[in-house]
Amino acid sequence: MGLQLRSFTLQALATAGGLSLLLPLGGCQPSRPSGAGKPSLTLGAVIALTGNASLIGQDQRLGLELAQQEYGGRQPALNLRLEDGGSDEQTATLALRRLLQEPVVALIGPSLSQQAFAVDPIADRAGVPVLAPSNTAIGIPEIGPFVSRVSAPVSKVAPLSIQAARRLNPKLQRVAVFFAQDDAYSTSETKIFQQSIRSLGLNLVTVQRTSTADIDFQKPIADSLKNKPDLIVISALPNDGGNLVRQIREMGYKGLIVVGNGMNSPNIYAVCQRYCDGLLIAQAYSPETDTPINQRFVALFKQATGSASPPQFTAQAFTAYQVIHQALEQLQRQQANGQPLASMSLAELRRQLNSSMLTGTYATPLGKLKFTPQGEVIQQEFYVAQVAMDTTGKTGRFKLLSNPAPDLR
Ligand code: 1QQ
Repeated sequence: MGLQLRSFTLQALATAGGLSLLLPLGGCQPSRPSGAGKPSLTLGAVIALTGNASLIGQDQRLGLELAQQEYGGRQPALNLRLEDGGSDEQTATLALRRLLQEPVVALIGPSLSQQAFAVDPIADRAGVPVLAPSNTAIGIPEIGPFVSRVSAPVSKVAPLSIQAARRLNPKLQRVAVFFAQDDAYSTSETKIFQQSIRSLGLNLVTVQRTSTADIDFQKPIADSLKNKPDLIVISALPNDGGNLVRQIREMGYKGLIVVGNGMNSPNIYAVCQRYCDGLLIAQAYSPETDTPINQRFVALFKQATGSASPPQFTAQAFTAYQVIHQALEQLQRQQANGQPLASMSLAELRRQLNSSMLTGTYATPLGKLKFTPQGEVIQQEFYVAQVAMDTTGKTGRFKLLSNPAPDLR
């Protein structure tokens, strides 16, 4: 069963949770002629539209919609079939299994590394390329030959925010760490955070374990504040992380707070509200990147939302679709006599698409990307932002800090 969506409004998300969403969408107005008469290929996506990570999934869904608008009508024509992967492994597995019953050439998703470690081996065994738009835990590309990512790993991104915190407060010494122990990204990122803290000679005074299902953090906060930290570093998902930040401030902590990739969305404003102000966060995307592809992406985003500052997860989802489309274009160019890709067996098309993806170089909104043979992304530019909330405490922005370069090794 499919639901045709005809608008870009995010409100549609609220009513669509749990359903299979059959795209194309955006009023089916591709920016290029749609190659009438030629069969289109199907691209699957498993994105968190419900549960804790849906605050991130909303950003991702918009990125996919914008990419469908930009690339879907170009040859080879591509239809997007989006399934709600929820925020847990079971829902993601069901979504994946539904998509594997379709002739999908590749899959984008799932939103969380925690889900990827459960579902990617299934796709890998089926020989379906999976391109992760947001899995940052160590070990994702190593799941198998068909698994790759456009989301830079925690090891490349997370240390930058600790370095930025020390630049903002060169006197800081005592660091308290919190992480969600039931989430693969959080446990992976906290290891990198803790290494960076130690390698900068800072004193790691306490490590508090939380859960993505927690809403009340008074006990671990009280325990950590006894150690008089002057920096708090958090690896968690948007809801638990946002509530944790709010309660840390409510309990009187005034120092710097670094948060990780799980809170890399303006959708956290609704959770931590005015207490989001000042959060430091490293990012793999800057809306200010001055390239034709990023200007095009920002223009599409602005048309859809009115804002000229797409979030990182929107840019990464757009990039994942773009990479797959451009790899298909490359394959199409290589076909003898211009045979359509749809005439290839699905297994062969998937195999050739995977190797085309991994050997290409792509000019994307994230900058120039390529991949290692294993499927790890190679990306050059990273940034650190600081959240600046407005006086209402309801909305704000991720303000890029200048000079995010790691000059404090
Ligand atoms: C992961 C992440 C998440 C926070 C992104 C949605 O980085 O699960 O790997």
